[in-house]
Amino acid sequence: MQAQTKSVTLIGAPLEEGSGRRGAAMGPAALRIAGVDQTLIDLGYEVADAGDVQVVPARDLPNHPKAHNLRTVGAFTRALEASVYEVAAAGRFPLILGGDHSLSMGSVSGMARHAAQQGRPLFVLWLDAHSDFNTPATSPSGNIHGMPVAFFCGQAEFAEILPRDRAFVDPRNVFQVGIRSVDAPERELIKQHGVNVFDMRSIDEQGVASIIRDILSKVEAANGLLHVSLDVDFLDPDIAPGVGTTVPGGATFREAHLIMEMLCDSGLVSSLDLVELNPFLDDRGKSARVLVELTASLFGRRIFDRPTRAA
Ligand code: HAR
Ligand code: MN
Ligand code: MN
Ligand code: MN
Repeated sequence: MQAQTKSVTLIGAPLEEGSGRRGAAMGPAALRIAGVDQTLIDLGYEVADAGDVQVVPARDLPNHPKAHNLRTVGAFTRALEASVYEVAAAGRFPLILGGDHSLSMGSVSGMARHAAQQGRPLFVLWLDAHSDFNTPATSPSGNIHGMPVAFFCGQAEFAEILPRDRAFVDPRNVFQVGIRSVDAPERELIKQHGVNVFDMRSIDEQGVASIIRDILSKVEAANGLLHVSLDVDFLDPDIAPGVGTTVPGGATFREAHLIMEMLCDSGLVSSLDLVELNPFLDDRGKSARVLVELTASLFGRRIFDRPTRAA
């Protein structure tokens, strides 16, 4: 991220209670073992590791029948909202090591507060097989990792997790790429709220370069901040099997790298989630390593410099 800060803070979020199975809580440890910190240091960044967020379940929240483990997910949401906001407000780049995707309720909300304070809009690039726009009313599973986008867009208030007058993300500033698993009522919500969806068919027809170029030009035109949320299942299960919700037909290694390189060149990325890595399901660290490789590309690793594009 050349135009952005050279100081990165790693925030571990050992959260698995938002998913339907165990294992994602080991994600931060696996990403550290795969060398995420040293990779960034080698690229010239100053890296601080804030360690893992630790919480106790929030007892003021209800046990919600259609939002499993709400007290734990809610406690992580509060802690991450605060720490991501503080890191960004201090001029540093928050890199969240997940943890299941419900952690984005906190990370994106923290970035939304930071962006609002800067008087700039927050855009979200959601790289995922899933839209994660369910609400407790529409979710087929009750697993909160299928709901974070609806939450940070203000469309899924489970209970008073964060103040209702907090900064929300405009759903029209959410760009989802790689989508190939959407529930029927979720699809209606996405259409109703104007979320921008580029499903696998769009990738096949247009290619990732044209999709990402268009998204970046919108962020730039609006002087926005861009939060990137990378779910392991965005990738094809052949290259990244370490995730609880694999869906066939995902992005290739090359497509994912190109996206990261283009994001890097833009200088627009403000923050990143690496989510849904389940080391218990992984194949000898393969998926953790792919995530670290992609992170390296996002932060500037390249084979050769490219001629800069004319403005
Ligand atoms: N849509 C399904 C549900 O809500 C599955 C959601 C799975 N989500 C993730 N993250 N794994 O993208 O239960
Ligand atoms: Mn249940
Ligand atoms: Mn997801
Ligand atoms: Mn997913």
